[in-house]
Amino acid sequence: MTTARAHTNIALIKYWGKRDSQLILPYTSSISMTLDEFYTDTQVVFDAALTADELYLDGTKRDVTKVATVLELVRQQAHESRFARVTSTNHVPETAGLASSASAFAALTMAASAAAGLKLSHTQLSRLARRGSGSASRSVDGGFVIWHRGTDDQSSFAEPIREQPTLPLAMVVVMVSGKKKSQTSRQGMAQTVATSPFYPAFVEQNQAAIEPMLHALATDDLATIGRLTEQSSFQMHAAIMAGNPPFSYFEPETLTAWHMVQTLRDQGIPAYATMDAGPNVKILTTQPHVDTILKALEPEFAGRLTVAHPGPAAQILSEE
Ligand code: 2P0
Repeated sequence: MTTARAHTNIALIKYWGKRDSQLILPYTSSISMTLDEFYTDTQVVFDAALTADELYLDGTKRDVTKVATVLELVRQQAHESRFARVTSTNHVPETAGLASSASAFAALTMAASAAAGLKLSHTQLSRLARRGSGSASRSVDGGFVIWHRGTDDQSSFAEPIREQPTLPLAMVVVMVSGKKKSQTSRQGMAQTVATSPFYPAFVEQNQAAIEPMLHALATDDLATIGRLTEQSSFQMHAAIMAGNPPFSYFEPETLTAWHMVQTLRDQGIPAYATMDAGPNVKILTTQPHVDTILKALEPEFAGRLTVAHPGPAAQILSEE
């Protein structure tokens, strides 16, 4: 029985679209910040008494299909024939409204591989986590992480970027809505790839932003980090909206928050917005400006604000 913890991450340069949906190989590389505040703890035990894999999430039995994909890969590598019981707890405050598939699959991969007796490197863990959910490949590591798009299973993995920023970066998470999203990331990105005439432009621009973002992070160039972060997010959402049928994850309050970010920036506060496959807005800034940003957003979003900072790599909590 092994328990592992992995933290969620937010992409500064987004992943959106698979060129191989079975191996989960992305069209572009992506860069993310692992978050300290939000994580998943997952316990895995392989048990000869089980007749199928089982998943309990936050105390409730859930559909095991996606989890079983990763468990099956672990079984093959470890020559393990027993099924597994997976017990998982999400530690994501309700006020954040963040998705948890990244932390969930990173924690599952780490716990399952250790429970099966495998001793995997972080690169191997990242490749395995990727097979559960693309963004999970980035949650194996802490701090600022790059997922290399690669060309095959072997070369598509995430690792910490070589030169980490020393800026005290922070992310203010604005929960616009806690409702379940109307279209999962998996469906949404498949539709964008298949139908959006803007998708090739997104791929070209997003991939071209990787090197400048690495340079901006290495040199603590906050203005460039912020500009590239916003561009990647808005270009992704533009490509999504241009699909057929037209579709958006935004809600009216998404734009309200985004306008507040623009106003703050006009006042000289470094604040940059990024949105994922949902309406919530994450504001990238540095620690000294967090209070000003919280104060500006309070009137509209009281009780729906959370602050996160760069977080640690996935880790084993206990082994029995
Ligand atoms: C990201 N997102 O880079 C992007 C930006 C959402 C928007 O990765 O199909 O749950 O399991 O590989 O990883 C969310 O997509 O999708 C995501 P699958 P995943 O963070």
